Amino acid sequence: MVSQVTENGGHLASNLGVVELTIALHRVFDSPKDKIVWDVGHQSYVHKLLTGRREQFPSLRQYQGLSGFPDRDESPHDAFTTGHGGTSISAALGMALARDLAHDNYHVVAVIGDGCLASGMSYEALNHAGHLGTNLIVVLNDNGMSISPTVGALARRLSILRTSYHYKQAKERISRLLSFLPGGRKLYWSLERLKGGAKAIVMPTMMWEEFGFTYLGPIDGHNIAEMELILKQAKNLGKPVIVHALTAKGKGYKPAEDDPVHFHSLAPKRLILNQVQDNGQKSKEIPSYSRIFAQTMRRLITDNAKIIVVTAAMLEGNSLSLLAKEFPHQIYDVGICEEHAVTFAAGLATQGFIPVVAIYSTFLQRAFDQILHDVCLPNLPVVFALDRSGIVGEDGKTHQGLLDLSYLSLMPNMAVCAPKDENELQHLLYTALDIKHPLAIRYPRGQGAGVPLDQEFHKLPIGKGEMLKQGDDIAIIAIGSTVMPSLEAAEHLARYGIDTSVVNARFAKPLDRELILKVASHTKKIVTVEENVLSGGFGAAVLELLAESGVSNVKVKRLGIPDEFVEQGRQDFLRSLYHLDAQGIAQQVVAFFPEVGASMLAPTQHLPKGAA
Ligand SMILES: Cc1ncc(C[n+]2csc(CCOP(=O)(O)OP(=O)(O)O)c2C)c(N)n1
Repeated sequence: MVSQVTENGGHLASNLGVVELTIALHRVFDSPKDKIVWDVGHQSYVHKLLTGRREQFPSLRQYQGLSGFPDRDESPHDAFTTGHGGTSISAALGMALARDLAHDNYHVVAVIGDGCLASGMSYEALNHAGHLGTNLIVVLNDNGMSISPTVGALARRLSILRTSYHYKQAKERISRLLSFLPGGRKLYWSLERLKGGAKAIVMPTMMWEEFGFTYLGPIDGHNIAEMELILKQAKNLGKPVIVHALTAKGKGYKPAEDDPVHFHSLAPKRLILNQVQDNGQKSKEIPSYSRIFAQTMRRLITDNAKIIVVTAAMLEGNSLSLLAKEFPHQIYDVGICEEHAVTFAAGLATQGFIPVVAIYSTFLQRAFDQILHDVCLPNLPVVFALDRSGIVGEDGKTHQGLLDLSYLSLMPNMAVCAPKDENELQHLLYTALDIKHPLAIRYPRGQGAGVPLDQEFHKLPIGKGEMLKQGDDIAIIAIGSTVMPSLEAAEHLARYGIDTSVVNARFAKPLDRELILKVASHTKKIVTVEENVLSGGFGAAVLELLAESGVSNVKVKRLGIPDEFVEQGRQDFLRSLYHLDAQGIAQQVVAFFPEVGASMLAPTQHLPKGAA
């Protein structure tokens, strides 16, 4: 696992932490008859290795290889397809009820980390499970960490329990040790009096009992024999039971034990090596969009105490960790609770604060109704910063950020934009702070375009795009991450005598009607490009605009993601697969408008080598 994950990237520390726990689970339960439901599923690598996928393990997270998450299409041992947190107890309860209704007799086990236990759905499921009272086992894999230390009152309670458990263990060890020494018993009792405070710690098991669960534990999750015993006990209870296992993230691999936050999720080695030149020197690093987001927020927050940044357990991913230490009253990590994060921000906005909700595109899907009902309906000025929009790469279909232009644009009062590069990102963030309605800014995973950053921020007009290059034959209207490749595509096309306009639309909503209609009437041939599903996306909005404006003599080709889930794979590879890189865009222009370049380049195979 260590050699493979450090090569391909993926979740290392979480998997190292559950090696023994997974072995014990598979010894006690008979998968796939018994169902093991992993929460998020980022910790299911050991489970994959133990259920017939060892030979395929080197293909982990590669295109058409093993998924980094459980997938029902991959193996009957993967009881539930996941990637987002907080689903395991609900799904497991559904399976348990299905079993009861079918008078079947298998076991269902949900395995959930303390981070995901804090998500709202987990409580909804616990509440229902206690009500149904059926045979359901929840294994709480408590390592005190989400990606960073788990936040919240529950986490505090669990940490008391951990401390008391470790205290009890240490006390027993000391007692055993001292009993061998002359005068040892006396020494032990004086130590005991000294620690009187710590001794009084109460086991907070009541909460589970209130929910109708039997609580078993805490137990050392790295002790296979003990884990097996307690799981067998849980198996025989025939009612909702929680097994509280204490584990350490990164267990057994010193670098990960020492820095579990870094080793939570590793980038593929190739991306790390890319940053090093042939001479071994570190190449001049182009900052990521996440870094520019954090850097910009730092400047904005410093000048304005009303700005509050809210993130849902993704301080690291959003590059906000350092900032959170510097501005503890302006940066809030609410845990894996996207729904709460959004409505919490709405509350702040009602009181004149300027909330910036920084949540990955894929996870913000969770909060659809909160954005609609709690932010857009009352028209509150909440800013949404959507990192990892578009194709995310190896994390695969559960994590692609390919729906946000659609699901945000359909909400009344919401404005939706995407910067063409990191410089525009900082200006859009600056612009957003003065807007009196909800506004979403989506930006991609990974490095920016490498453009210089303006020192002074300036405001960009809402609903306005820009003409980057004027041409007579055809117009490419692109948004966000596809603008730069579109410019490059125009250069390819120019070599074949095709004169292309390139428009940076910048806003998916409101659209720059004036600019789009002007461009359409000039070339009569338009290609729209977006890293989003075509359905309800940017190109669809352009088509609607043309139709509503009575423009019928313009031919439009939309490039984007068809109606399907996009698999895992390298980000650049997937972009080329969906014709969203420069070569692909140029190729599609020629394929769709053969008349444009007919004299120079009829069939697509005449494109430069590597264009396909
Ligand atoms: C809804 C949602 N939000 C955020 C994430 C990103 N994420 C993946 S794993 C993780 C931490 C999970 O912590 P925990 O459940 O304690 O498991 P551990 O990694 O500590 O074993 C987070 C925040 C996610 N997968 N789903």
